[in-house]
Amino acid sequence: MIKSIKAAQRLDSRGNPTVQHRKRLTWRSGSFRAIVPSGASTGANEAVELRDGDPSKYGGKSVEKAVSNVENIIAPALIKSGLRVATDQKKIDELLNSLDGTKNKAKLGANAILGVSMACARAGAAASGLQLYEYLRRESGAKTPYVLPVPFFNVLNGGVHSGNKMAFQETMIAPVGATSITEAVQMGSEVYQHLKKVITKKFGASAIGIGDEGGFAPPISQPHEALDLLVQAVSDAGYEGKVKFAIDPASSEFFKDGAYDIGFKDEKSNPQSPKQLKDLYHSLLKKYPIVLLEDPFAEDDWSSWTEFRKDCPVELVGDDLLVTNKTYVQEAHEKKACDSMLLKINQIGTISEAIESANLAYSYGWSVFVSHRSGETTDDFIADVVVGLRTGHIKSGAPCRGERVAKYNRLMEIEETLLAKGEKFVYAGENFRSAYQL
Ligand code: 2PG
Ligand code: MG
Repeated sequence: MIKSIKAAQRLDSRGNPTVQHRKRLTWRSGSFRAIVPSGASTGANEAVELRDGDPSKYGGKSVEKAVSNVENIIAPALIKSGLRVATDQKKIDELLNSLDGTKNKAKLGANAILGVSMACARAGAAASGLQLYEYLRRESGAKTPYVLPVPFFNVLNGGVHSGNKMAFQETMIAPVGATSITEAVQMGSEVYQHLKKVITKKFGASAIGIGDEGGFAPPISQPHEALDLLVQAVSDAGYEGKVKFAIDPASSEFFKDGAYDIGFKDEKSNPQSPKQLKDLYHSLLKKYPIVLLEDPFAEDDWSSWTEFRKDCPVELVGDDLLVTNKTYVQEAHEKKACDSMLLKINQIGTISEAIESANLAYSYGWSVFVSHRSGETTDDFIADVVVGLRTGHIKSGAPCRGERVAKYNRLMEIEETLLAKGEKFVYAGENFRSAYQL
């Protein structure tokens, strides 16, 4: 049974306030912590992140109201409910939703609710004598053996995550040719270090500054410039054929009046029709070893998604389009808009609902891609989510900066634990899209 729940205002990786939760159980003195992340290129339909809006505090971004909602509304109700963390995750999350009473967690705030849900999962795992990934597997009903994911490292930052002129937000490297997560992390890190040298040589040492997700942000503006840098770095590292690429343009950020302004960070705008953008993607897919495209079109440009999916040869992931919400997952299935769901726990706000959305996506034969947020913390919860739910791939930024590497480090730790226990597992590798069926 839950004894106490405390919340506090802390900072995320961008230096903005976020909510930290601590939970105590009666049966042991240990407390269970969770800290929630925060996005910058947020989808319009995401669960609401409650901010105080008082310009005299953190530029309006303080989260005192959310903290108070945890301590004064959620904590007493949850303690009184007598619900048990070991067995009642779903009921706890239902109670959180009913306390809020809105469709998008606008009353209490998803930042108030999610941390409680996460901390309950951690407490539930401990109370059940399970690792968090084991507990999440039990909750989700996924089968074994465990699948260790391909890490998609965002090594070049653009869009609203950096100050360069690059419209596309994320250009990622994916070591699909590794044989384990530990080897994949090594490959990612080595390519990253080579990329640093390639950038220094081309643009000088002042160009190696990094963006919100730890990737470099050199003075480039076109996607082919980014991909050419990666081709060079992968070749210098000796991993040709083993490391593939992925792009998240986060195109909702530059969709205006029916056109995509790929010059939105430049002096001159450069609006492209959906058809022109589609042609651009196809030319990139032809030229480079790209295996995944996320949010190539905007969240309200459904027809372009459907059109593009007809002949899209790579995994097509919906982020802003789906916001980890089963209503939009179902709509996207009906409209044949994409074939993969990005899973961000704070987009939906509870662990049970995130699991439900993932299971719905799987039921359509889709894949699920777990993601961090651009404003992160060192909480490594999502590493256990990706293993527990067998999603086969995760993006947590570059192999650089504490809040990014926390997840990769936890994944290597899980791999070691499984090895030590002699428990069978596989590395998703080239099969990351069908990990759930492996
Ligand atoms: C995205 C994310 C994470 P943000 O668009 O996929 O990389 O960015 O958290 O800013 O929404
Ligand atoms: Mg995205």
